[in-house]
Amino acid sequence: EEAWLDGEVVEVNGEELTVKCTTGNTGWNSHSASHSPGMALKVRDEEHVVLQSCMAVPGLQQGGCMAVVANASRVHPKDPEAPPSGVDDMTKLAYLHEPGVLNNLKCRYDINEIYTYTGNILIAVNPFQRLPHLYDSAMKEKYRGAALGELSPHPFAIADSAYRMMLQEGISQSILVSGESGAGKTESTKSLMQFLAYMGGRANAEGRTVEQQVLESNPVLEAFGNAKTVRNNNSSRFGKFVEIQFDQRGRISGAAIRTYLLERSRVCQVSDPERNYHCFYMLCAAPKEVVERFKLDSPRTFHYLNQSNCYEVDVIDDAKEYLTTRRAMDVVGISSHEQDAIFKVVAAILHLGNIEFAKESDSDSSKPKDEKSRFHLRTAAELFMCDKKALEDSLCKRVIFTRGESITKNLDPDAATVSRDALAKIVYSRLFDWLVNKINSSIGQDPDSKFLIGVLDIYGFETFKTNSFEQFCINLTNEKLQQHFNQHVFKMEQEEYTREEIDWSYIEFVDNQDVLDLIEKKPGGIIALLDEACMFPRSTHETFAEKLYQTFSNHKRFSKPKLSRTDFVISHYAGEVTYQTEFFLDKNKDYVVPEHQELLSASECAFVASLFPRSPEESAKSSKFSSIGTSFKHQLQLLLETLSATEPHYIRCVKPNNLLKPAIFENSNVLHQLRCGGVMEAIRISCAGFPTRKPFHEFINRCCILAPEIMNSSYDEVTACRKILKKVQLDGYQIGISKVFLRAGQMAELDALRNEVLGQSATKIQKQIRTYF
Ligand code: AOV
Ligand code: MG
Repeated sequence: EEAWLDGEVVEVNGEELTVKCTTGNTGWNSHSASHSPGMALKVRDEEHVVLQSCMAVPGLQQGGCMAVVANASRVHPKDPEAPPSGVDDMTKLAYLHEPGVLNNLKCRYDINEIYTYTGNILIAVNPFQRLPHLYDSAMKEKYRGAALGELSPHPFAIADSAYRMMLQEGISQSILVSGESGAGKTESTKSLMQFLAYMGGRANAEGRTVEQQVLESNPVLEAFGNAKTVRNNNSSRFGKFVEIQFDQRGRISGAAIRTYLLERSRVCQVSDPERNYHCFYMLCAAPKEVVERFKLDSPRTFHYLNQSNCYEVDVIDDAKEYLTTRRAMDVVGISSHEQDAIFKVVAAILHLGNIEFAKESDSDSSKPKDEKSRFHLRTAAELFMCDKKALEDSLCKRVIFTRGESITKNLDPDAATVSRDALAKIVYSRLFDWLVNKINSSIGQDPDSKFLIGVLDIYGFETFKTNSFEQFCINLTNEKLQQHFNQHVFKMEQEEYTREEIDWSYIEFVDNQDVLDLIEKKPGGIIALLDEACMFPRSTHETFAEKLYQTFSNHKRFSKPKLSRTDFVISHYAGEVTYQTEFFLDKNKDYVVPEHQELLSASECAFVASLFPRSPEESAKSSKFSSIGTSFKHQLQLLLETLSATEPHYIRCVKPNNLLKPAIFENSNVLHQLRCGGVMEAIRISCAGFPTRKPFHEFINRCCILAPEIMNSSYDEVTACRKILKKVQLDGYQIGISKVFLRAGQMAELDALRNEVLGQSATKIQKQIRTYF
């Protein structure tokens, strides 16, 4: 399915154009009609206008050609002069429109130019094949200190520009990487981190350096936080913000990693063709003595893994990954003793999942179903180093307190299974948090650090067939980041023009504050209503949905689907998403079953006990409700506060196809992502406006050699600028209150002129510059 087709106009009849278009994957490249076999109509010379038509023409045959009739307003002209290999910055496109932008990306993608700028935003199209030469040390050296735009677009260029801005201006920086699942965020983030480690590392440093630890934190977190999904073989199931701290001299002096919302449900629930977290399969593929020690077996024998038929991933060698992970753990400072304890817990979770329950014959209570279940119960208890009976009770019984008395209630087999899964999930999520904390304390924070570069790799916008609380939180994140992006790109730009009082007609863009209010306003937003529902014992997802319908019946971003009694729809900036409320209440509740807390805090394994520290509150047995939604909202708020104190840089990752294969560029799929990421709006604004702006004195310093006579006169700055611009005969520029504003490409023209002059009389010019300074 193509959103835009390539074609040529063969007949003009008022508003109606007959366009001969080529189709399928060859569509964009066949510029000339005569090259396409099977062309039905002959092109007459005077009508040979090359056009891109936006027809989604039904019935087109792959590789064939046909003529279609299109309305002139739906057809866009194509730049006949455009280089076949595209341009490296969208703002350089002569004709700027959607199909032009798409075509440019596609032309570049075809020759493995996967990166393209839009002003200073980097667009990265996933190559789905290794391109090692792009990231080797020669490349790093090449990009070191090179001005943005001087070399081909690259994440190294973004990292380098952030690094230099940080040192020169003393301002912290952030690089925000976004895009949908599988678009290449994590890979981009890793190249950014590699470049920063290269720039800020100490040459010849001995042993475990901070930069090495920062880099090796990636494989550790990926082992425990990534999994194969439908969309990505190595999908990060958590968000991550890595703050790299630098000292005065620009050397890495510390780092902090913040993670967001690990997907817990995956630990006990996977469906075909996905996998559980990588670490489970790695451990099953570990050396024999490890597998024996933990009484493991093939992944096919474990319930938490065999709900899906997928055990292997082409590109992942689990046995090798086990060793890689252990080595990375060494580097980040996790002792081998701790590593053993970690994997012991991972094994215990697998055994836990294999405990099935049956009704006790003479009562309503549950017990392990058979000998196999008893074996796994025993093994889980051994690995957790807790009492077997206590483990069984914590799964099968609940103690209820009423008026100072405690009553023991038996759980039926279904409830015991739920309890088992809850235990697995809480243990895993505590384990993940432990890893993050350990890495942080081992790398260490530099309290004297003056500035930092933050790199954000966080899940992109998601919309599936069924969307639950996880998608709700993920999409909230994206709304927040989109607002940040909007604010930066659009508002900053417009505010600058307004401040400088230059002539500027506002470009409309859709602000998303209203969606954010709908979700997070306190009181009254969806999260607040969800919390209320969670605290009120008689609430169900039906009453919650009802409350939403009542409250937001007139909200233009909210609607109720006609055929559902409990779903709701939010009009996100990237499109509508229908959410199913079924598990919202449950998933929003963050609490540990007191019996589980009690059990594991009493573990004889110090590591396990440390995952469940006793706190005064918990000993009071109050399973007080704490809201995941609200705490996530606060985490996001903190993140955005951190980001606002930095100078942002953006990388927008694009997934060219859903087959995860190289060389396939699905035009309408890409277009949707560019719209979702605000790339289209950003292009429009930066081209329509004045992408280059220079304070007067900077402009004069840079360009005075083009009009050397001004330096001998006593012109004020504005007049001096005007004289220079007049002399070189530029037009369309604007002079603001303190800056010169240039149209796209004008600075390059000026620079070219400068180079000419400089080439002619380098020494003379040098002198003049000095005089001016
Ligand atoms: P994501 O982080 O954006 O998805 P990844 O960064 O994991 O996506 O990329 C997905 C896969 O695409 C990788 O495993 C690589 O196989 C391939 N890939 C991406 N970028 C490159 C590149 N620059 N060079 C070569 N291969 C690449 V998710 O974490 O699912 O939202 O939750
Ligand atoms: Mg990722």
